[in-house]
Amino acid sequence: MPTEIRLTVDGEVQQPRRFTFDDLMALDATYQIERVEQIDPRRRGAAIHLVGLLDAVVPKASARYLGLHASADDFHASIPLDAVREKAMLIYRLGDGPLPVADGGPTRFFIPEVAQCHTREVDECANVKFVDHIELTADKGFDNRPEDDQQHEALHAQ
Ligand SMILES: Nc1nc2c(c(=O)[nH]1)N[C@H]1C(S)=C(S)[C@@H](COP(=O)(O)O)O[C@H]1N2
Ligand SMILES: [Mo]
Repeated sequence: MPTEIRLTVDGEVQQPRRFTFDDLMALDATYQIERVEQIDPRRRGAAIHLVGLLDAVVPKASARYLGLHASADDFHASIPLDAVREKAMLIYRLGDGPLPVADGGPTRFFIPEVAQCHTREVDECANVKFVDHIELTADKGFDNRPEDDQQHEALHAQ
């Protein structure tokens, strides 16, 4: 598992970008969430609002889906952008360093108060760990989240 942050945000955007830990830290303070614990006590660390990333890359009007890719374990989700735009975040820091791998770091997508696994298009399974590529697309993209209880149990047993 990678421990350093190299996050690419591209696709239907005007300014594709690659972010390091320092780049995320340098994004405007209005986008920074210091304590994710206050939003969900089961999570920890500091996060950047999804809007902070979007404002940096400037989505095109055609961008309707958000692809969340974790190349480390080949896990992918594609969810409607409008459903998460205002509330989702990327947890990326704990103390002075990147989020530990044990927490899904170095960068972990997080949607607060999300639907239970495979009950909705936007569900807990879309809280992609080790995310290294965020891709905006016009149509729904590749998605290999578990589709039923059996697949879900198999994934969690790994
Ligand atoms: N990269 C990656 N992210 C992932 C998964 C995975 O297998 N790989 N599992 C998903 C599923 S199915 C769930 S329910 C949540 C579980 O997150 P937690 O272990 O932090 O509770 O992570 C999601 N993110
Ligand atoms: Mo899940």
